[in-house]
Amino acid sequence: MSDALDQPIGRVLPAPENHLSAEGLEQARKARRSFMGKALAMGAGAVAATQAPRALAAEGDSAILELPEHTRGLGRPVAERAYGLPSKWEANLQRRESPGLTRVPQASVSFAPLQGLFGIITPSGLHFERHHQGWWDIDPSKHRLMVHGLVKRTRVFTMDDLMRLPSVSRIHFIECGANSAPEWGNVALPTVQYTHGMVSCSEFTGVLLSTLLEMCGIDKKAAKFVLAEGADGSSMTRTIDIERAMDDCIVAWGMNGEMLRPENGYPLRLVVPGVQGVSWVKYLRRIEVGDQKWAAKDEAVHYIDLMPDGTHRQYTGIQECKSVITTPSGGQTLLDKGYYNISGLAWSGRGSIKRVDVSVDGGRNWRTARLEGPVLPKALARFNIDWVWDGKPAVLQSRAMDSTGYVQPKINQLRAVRGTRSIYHQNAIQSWRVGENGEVSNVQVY
Ligand SMILES: Nc1nc2c(c(=O)[nH]1)N[C@H]1C(S)=C(S)[C@@H](COP(=O)(O)O)O[C@H]1N2
Ligand SMILES: [Mo]
Repeated sequence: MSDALDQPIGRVLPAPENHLSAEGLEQARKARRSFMGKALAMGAGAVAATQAPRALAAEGDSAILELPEHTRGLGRPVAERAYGLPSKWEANLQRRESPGLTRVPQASVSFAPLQGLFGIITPSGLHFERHHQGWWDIDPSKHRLMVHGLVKRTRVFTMDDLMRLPSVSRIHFIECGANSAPEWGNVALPTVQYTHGMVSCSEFTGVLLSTLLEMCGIDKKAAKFVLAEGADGSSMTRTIDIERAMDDCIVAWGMNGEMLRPENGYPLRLVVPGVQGVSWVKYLRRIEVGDQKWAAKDEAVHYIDLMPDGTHRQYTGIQECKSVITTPSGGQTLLDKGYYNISGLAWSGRGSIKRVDVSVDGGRNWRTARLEGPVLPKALARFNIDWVWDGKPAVLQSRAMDSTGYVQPKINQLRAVRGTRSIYHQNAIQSWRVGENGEVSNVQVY
């Protein structure tokens, strides 16, 4: 057990996006105001909040002596909910749209509430969403997948056909290439939900793309690329190298133990581990094998990186090593001095996470965080580290290193290579400033 735990345990007032209900949040705000009032009066000591709600209850709280209703009455019947739902107290844990980000809600994004999640798996209902033309709930009995091009046998599969094939189940992250994009220029977004919430991690189940390509008799000499096409109005089509297609790509129907959610491509999507989200084509209907890149609209004109010398980089698919502290994070407030568990997520499109270092002084000193298992290739990894806040301003950062030895860059290191006119692949170290008043905000530190 760490010495740090001898310190009083600090309490975090969540950002509005966190898991407190609106009512709980208002109580916490009151508690905070009363704490601040007393702290000012008493010279910023560690003052027990008087109206602390739920998890924020002060030590020695006499509530434990009361026997509430639920210790005496009959609870609710089994299977009252044939499909389980979160507690009503968790109603604030939601995917959220960034106001004004796009003109129509069909071509938009909803961000995952990373600040309120534990471990590495994103609950399916909170998985971020990115649609170019809205989502559909497609009848699986009518859905078909065609595999054609440089193959001996063109085949059309039904869902039934596919689900009878040998399947794999693997945990992988998916990150939109545009995650953290608004931060290229300057500090833009208040909370980790908006700065990093276009990453999620699930267990995907399906048939390896290589199995399908082998079944169709892929022309191994001539085949250089495959094209994946979706069945929605966005005509999402993406080129994938044959090496990758034959390696770990999955034609998936399962997500976290059940069928994919409609928002995430039900009944079939492509899983391209380590590669930006746009290549994970949803509502997958066609795989074409070819010998050159297709230069489709979503790879020739969109999803390109404008470099400082004015040229465009194309086909930059891999999501480089990245990490972020999810708590304490922007919008939250530390209510008092003492012990905190700094917790966050790290991932790399090139392999597994080897190490995460954490700084609480803006990058002058670093300590190595604990990686919680499992640490899997091309999956989110959870890290934790003890911290005793002394009540002084602090800047919290995490820096990840992956199995190739690549180290996550600082924002100015990334800008030196990439400039500031890019959208995609912003994987810089994120800084959260803790003010003397305990408020946590997004800052950039060079
Ligand atoms: N058919 C189809 N596939 C698609 C998209 C789309 O709009 N249509 N959006 C892509 C983009 S840009 C991303 S980031 C991921 C998002 O997947 P999710 O909505 O399951 O999070 O899906 C990709 N696949
Ligand atoms: Mo995306």
